[in-house]
Amino acid sequence: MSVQFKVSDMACSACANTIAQAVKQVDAQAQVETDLTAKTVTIATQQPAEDIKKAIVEAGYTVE
Ligand SMILES: [Cu+2]
Repeated sequence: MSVQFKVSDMACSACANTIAQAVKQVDAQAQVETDLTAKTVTIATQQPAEDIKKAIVEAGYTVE
């Protein structure tokens, strides 16, 4: 399953890295792709989208 979120306050590669690490706390096997131009995070995961979203929010980012 693949989910995509828009994270408008992801500004640089450090943000992207923080988000990727947060996602991997939920699913260590997740494949995380971040697009800093489009401000999107695309995640291939077996975990529920809501859990992934929550992890990104808890890392301090805004998921639209
Ligand atoms: Cu940043």
